[in-house]
Amino acid sequence: MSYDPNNIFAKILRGEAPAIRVYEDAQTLAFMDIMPEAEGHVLVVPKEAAETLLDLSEDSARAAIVTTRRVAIAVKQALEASAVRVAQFSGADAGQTVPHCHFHIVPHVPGAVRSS
Ligand code: DGP
Repeated sequence: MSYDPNNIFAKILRGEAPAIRVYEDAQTLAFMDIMPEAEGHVLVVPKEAAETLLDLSEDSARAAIVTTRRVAIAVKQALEASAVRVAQFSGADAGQTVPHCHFHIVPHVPGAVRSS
């Protein structure tokens, strides 16, 4: 699978493009989604250069899901959300638009108006 090193998430990882970063460790980065489906929509990206979850090493996949869980817990608590949706799209036909593996964390806040 060819990986485009100039995709926007690769640029964010290298610090070449701006993002509101909320969590980082050796293997992962989490930042706010620029087109949020709801307030508090966060993206978690593994630092490994992989286009989809299917291209990712098992080690990075483990790190990404641990970060996703940690951030989802924090987002749910911060927004007093009743539930959290975690989504991952692998491939354009599945809805993936940015070709660097990522996980969506979208909190559900009772009574909040969805932006999309
Ligand atoms: P997907 O359809 O799963 O590939 O979702 C890509 C998400 O990335 C989408 O919710 C919008 C978000 N996004 C696209 N460009 C940028 C950007 O430059 N910065 C940030 N923070 N998010 C972006």
